[in-house]
Amino acid sequence: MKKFLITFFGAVMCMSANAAVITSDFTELTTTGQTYSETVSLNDTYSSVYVDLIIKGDFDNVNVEWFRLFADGNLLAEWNTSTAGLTVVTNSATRDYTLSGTFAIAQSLWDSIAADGLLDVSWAIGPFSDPTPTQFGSDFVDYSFNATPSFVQVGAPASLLLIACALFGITSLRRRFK
Ligand SMILES: [Ca+2]
Ligand SMILES: [Ca+2]
Repeated sequence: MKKFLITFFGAVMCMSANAAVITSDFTELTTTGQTYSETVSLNDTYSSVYVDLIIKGDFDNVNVEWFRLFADGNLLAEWNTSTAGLTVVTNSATRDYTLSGTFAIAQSLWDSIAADGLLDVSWAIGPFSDPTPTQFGSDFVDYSFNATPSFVQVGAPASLLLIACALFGITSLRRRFK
């Protein structure tokens, strides 16, 4: 029984090393000024929520070529090629870029968004963000809202947990075949 309990809790801990995906979407850009929205039911409480975002398209003119992401109408990110902290790849100067990055949502903001059990995600691109799929490949917006399980220690790298899980697995197997 004791051995079973150790195995059970070890397995639960290893499963929780993976962050939970709250919602994700991939949408191709086909027109200037394109918009998108979805409403997600939140079936769980989340903490340490963060967004992974990749966008590809015409985002180099700050005034008219941009990308904006909202949650419940709150502006989470406004990106163009001048935004600090992003990885920017130039596919074709002045026309086509791939921008990617990750950012956190403050817990207080998340709590206010999640209070009604619904997450409204929306985005928009600028009026002159021209999709140019035939010249430089399809343009798109690809996002995911993720959360770290609340009982994983803050600052503990996921890799350490994975190593612990691997050691746990090896130990369990050795015990089994002794
Ligand atoms: Ca441009
Ligand atoms: Ca809400």
